[in-house]
Amino acid sequence: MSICTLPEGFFFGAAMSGPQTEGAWQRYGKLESLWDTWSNERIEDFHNRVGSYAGNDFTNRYKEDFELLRSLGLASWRTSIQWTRLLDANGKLNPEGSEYYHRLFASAEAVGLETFVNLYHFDMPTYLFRRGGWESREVIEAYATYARIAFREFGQEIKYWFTFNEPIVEPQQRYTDAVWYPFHHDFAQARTVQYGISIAHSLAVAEFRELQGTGQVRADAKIGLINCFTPPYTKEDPSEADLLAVRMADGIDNRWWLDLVTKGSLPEETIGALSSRGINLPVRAGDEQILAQGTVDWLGFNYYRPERIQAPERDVDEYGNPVFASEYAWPDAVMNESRGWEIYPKGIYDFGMTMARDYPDLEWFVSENGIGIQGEGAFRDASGTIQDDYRIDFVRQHLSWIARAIEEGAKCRGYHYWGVIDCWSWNNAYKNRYGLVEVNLDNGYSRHLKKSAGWFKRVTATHAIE
Ligand code: BGP
Repeated sequence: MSICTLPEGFFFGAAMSGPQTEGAWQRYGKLESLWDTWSNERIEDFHNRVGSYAGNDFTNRYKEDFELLRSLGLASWRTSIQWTRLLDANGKLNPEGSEYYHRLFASAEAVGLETFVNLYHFDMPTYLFRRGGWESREVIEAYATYARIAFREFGQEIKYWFTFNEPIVEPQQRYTDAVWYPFHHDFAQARTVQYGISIAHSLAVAEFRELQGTGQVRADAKIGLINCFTPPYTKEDPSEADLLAVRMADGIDNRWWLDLVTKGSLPEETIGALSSRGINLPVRAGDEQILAQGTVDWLGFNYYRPERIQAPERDVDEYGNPVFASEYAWPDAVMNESRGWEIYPKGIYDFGMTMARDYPDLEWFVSENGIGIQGEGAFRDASGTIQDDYRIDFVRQHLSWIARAIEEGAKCRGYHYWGVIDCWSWNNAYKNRYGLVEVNLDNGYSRHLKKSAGWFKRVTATHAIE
């Protein structure tokens, strides 16, 4: 077996989020998020009726979880502060919530784990959603205030900050594909939300810079954005219309964010194409200056799958939305059937090289990558350990392509595996498991290493990908 290596200084860590791990949904003064509201209203939408309430019991186990992460050789972990826990319903600091996060971060530091903090992971407070969510300037301003409070509160503790995780996902899941609450099929509304998040991101970066200037945020701190970039591909012998569709999908999903965080503006070609079909963003005087402040210090690249695109099969869909691109079913696609996502490890290399070419100064790390499998119990051996060779294979291939991209000039600095410890996957709940560590729901959320944990530990120790 050939062995390739990742450079010295390349870091390994765990990607997590507050809403998927913390549980304790009513403790420490936490308010309702849209996940709690959806769970309360339609629990039958959640796999096995497991709603947002329990996470993976992290709040009761974080000390032991941090030891576990360290024992796998990980140097860092990412979580998100929950807006609904840090602030009260008047938008003021909730002391109980803030003490909780101080305890958490101190506990990670005590075992030598660097904490990366993200401020928003699809978890809109319900009372703000009812005031218009990302379509409302009042809510966007409230987010900027929340970010400011968080930076001030934890500015001496936390070095690595992120404004949003996957800002493209709410426009898609909530407003285009109608699979998440409030289940809309409205392309124009999705773009308004996307624009609102872009303004919110930029305002938060401006707050960060100001507080760093006055010493309230430590001088060595960095701010970034995390997105699930989807390297776009089309047919081998594409038509002009196929290529145009690729540019449009790439523009909305990827370049929108890459331009925002490197140039402080949105891609003109994409905005122009939207406008030519009657989709106009709710631009206000002064927005250009706000967006110009959205440039970041580095970027998180969540990679799960590519997107395969062809020319649209129709101009308008059944809901009256303009269609710019259709999915192309590539006959050679290898699928993760549990999740319905294509597995294409080379995509991480291709997109890394695109960034190296088009955004050469941008530093980044792989902020999520992993594979969720249904029914992993079938892979348990006689000793009770899940033999997840498919996961080892998945991570090995992705790390190998990352190593190659770095060799060829990509500025990739590290890798956070998504989950590490099994966690709650939104409305899929515990259907698909991502962890290197199993969580046993029938035994008080107890943790058990899977085979992949041992393999990953060797990689973190040697940087060699066997
Ligand atoms: C990313 C999210 C994570 C995580 C992961 C796996 O999009 O940032 O929150 O959930 O995907 O996806 P899922 O849990 O839907 O299977």
